Amino acid sequence: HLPMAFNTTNPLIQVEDDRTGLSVETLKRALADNLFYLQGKFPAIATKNDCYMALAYTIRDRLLQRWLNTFQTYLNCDNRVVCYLSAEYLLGPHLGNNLINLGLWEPVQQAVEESGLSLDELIDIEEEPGLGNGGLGRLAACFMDSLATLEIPAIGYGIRYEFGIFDQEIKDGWQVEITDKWLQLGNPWEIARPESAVLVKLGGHTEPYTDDQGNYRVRWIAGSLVKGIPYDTPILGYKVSTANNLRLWKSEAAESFDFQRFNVGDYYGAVQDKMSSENLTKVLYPNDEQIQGKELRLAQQYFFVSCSLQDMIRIHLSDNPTLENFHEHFAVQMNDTHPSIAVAELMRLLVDEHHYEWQRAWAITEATFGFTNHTLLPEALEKWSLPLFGEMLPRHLEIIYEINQRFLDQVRMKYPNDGDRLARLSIIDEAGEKSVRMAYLATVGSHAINGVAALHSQLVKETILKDFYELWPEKFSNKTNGVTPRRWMVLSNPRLSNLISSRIGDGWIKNLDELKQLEPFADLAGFRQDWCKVKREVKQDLARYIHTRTDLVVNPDSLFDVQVKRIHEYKRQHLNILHVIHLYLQIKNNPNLDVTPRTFIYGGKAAPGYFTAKLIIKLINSVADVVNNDPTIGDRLKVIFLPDYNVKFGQRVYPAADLSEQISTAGKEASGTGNMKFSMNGALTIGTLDGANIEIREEVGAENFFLFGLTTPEVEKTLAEGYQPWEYYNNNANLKAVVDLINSGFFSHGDTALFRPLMDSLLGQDPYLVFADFQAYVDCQNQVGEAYKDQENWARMAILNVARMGKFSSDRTIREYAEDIWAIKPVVIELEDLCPDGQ
Ligand code: 8GP
Ligand code: PLP
Repeated sequence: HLPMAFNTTNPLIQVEDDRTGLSVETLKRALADNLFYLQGKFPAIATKNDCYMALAYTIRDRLLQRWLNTFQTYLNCDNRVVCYLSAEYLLGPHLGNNLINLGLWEPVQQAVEESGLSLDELIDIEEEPGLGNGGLGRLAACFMDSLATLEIPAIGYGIRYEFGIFDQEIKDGWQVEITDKWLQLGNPWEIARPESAVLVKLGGHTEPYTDDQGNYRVRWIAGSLVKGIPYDTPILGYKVSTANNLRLWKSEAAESFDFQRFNVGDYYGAVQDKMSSENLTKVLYPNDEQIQGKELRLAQQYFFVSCSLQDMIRIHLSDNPTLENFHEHFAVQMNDTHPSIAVAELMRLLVDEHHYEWQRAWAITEATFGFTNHTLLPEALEKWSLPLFGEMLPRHLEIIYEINQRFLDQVRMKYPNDGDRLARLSIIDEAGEKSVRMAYLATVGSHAINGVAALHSQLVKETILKDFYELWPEKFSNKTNGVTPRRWMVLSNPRLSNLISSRIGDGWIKNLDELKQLEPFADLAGFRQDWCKVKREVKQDLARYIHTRTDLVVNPDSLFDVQVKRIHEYKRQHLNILHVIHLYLQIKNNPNLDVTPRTFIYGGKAAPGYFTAKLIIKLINSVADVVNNDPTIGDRLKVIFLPDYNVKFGQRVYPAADLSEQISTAGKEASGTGNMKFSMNGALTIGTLDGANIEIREEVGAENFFLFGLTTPEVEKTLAEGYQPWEYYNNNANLKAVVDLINSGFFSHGDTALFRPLMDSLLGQDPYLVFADFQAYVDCQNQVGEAYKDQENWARMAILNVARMGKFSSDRTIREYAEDIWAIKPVVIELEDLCPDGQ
């Protein structure tokens, strides 16, 4: 509870002005007013969260005009609108970001302080909407920011999970999952729109009929009905008046009670339907790059896609007589295959409900959709078994059969007598358990298909979609990912941002290429000094944070060597920890060794069912326990696993890193976006030639990047030639010493069995070539250690990294999508009152 947070308990309320005014006095009054009238509290009994809510409503009031004007403008203009369909949005907290985008930071800070509160504290209280797993969900959030900043008409559609990605705790070194409760204390940023609810059918069967004109048609008699309620959140652009809409769907029972059951006294049975409907959007599946063939997951996907398409159709028909020109009004982008059932759903809506003839419907569908692939990992490629699919979506299965048949006829025409090719291209996989290949459905139903970095887009064409590429080369392109500099520099690293702006102005925030102007400063000793001072302060902030979270003391002058991302074997956190053990052994064998002091920082969640990933977390924590408590090591090595890596924590850690670990097996990381965030904040990268690392290295210069490891062709060759990891173990004394130490039980209180599964898998198969890359990694890390000793040159390299990151703004990425795929133009939003007379 806060004692007398505000200095007034009886605010004078002037509704108009209090909701829009921007002066410090007005903001203070609005804050007090919202605390009193919306939170129902007075200062003496207000919690910090009450104060946060009061402030959030104060800010929301000030963006509503933009939001409504944006909506109104889109309704009244003929411009195309992008609809981004994504099962995940890893948004991060809104308050700080909205203050930056509105340009209101200073007056709000003053108002908050004069009310006896701390803005930083209030910003920190916000629970982040963790509606995503990792890279893919975070990319969707960066895209929404850039769409608004570029004034591109856009709607983000997704799912309002009641429980987002789980919170991670570490107990005895192991990951423990705790339910995320982001909605528990209320969400001031969303507005529910129950009046715009839509109905979604599930299950049941289909039946043919002949309509009044004698046409053959099919009707879907549903087994059950679910209601989708839209919840809208404004997404502001930076210093423009655009506020696009993020519309997330929550499921509810179509009828709260089944009255028939209720009347015969089956009260519990009657409520059951309500409960199972609400289950649909209860929880985000916490799997990163691993499909979850669960019925509920398919239901989630279909639910949000159907709600969204029905919504688009309703919007379209409010201003157009027919759906004939639907594709001219909407460009729909599918964020991976999770929404790919949209292809069949739009066909169903057009053919069954709006009675379009198949070919016309197909032309509209194909012109509407674009599809982005985010991973080549086979375990992530979605497919649904036919029985499961047919039971839940009987009509869609029929439609997919029809799409497939017509598509395969096309293939037959082009490649007569090529049965193998037909089998390879078929949307229905006939081998083993028959299933629908969702990436194929998305590909066939889209006019544009893209990967997310140059190498990845190339591999898409050479591997998973090779036959499709041969068929339609013109549909394929690359769109290298980017990240928003608003959240990932201005908000998360104000010290660095201010330093940059003090020298080159603040144009870079909207046009990241302007960072180029920093290049000459890399040669100025004075600037380098200022740079190092900022870095040290930011590292000190993180050190303090680490101390409060873990009780560990870290030395801000040590090299902060950071790997934060989902825990996965392909991302190779285990390669990193093997190097730590190697360094530890080196110091133990030679106690006077002159090593660069390092703090190894890890963060990331493992999918709850992914045993090896969880064991890697346990290994990191076990090594940390030994190393951090070994007095002979002292300050030279510290190992920290910071629990619960999320957007908020990312905002603290990217700015403080000296070294960014991007060490995936070449060919496995589609792009990476964390790599960009580090580099933009002045960390140097140690990395493989994978994903966007390749393009980052091209931009920043090979001399400013620590490269190691096998290339993609080398990886393929090594595996094809019958890779034997134990040979590396036998032939490399360093590697052998590390593996033997783990196996001896040294890190597990003598328990030699604990890490066996991990070590056996590395010695036996090592599918991600950890052992093959071990020595190259160690050598490269030695170079890093040496380079860090020359702080002047390190700073120079860091400055050049930042100066050359212009390409990796998501603004550039979105511009490319807008030009090449969506054919869409910006629409400027004017900020005059919608009803200036107050009518
Ligand atoms: C990720 C890719 O692994 C990463 O390289 C890329 O930067 C990012 O997408 C954005 O393009 N993929 C996923 O996060 C992913 O496939 N997640 C799905 C299971 C949810
Ligand atoms: N999770 C969070 C919270 C992030 O901010 C990011 C950054 O893009 C990611 C996951 C993805 O990280 P990476 O690209 O390193 O896999």
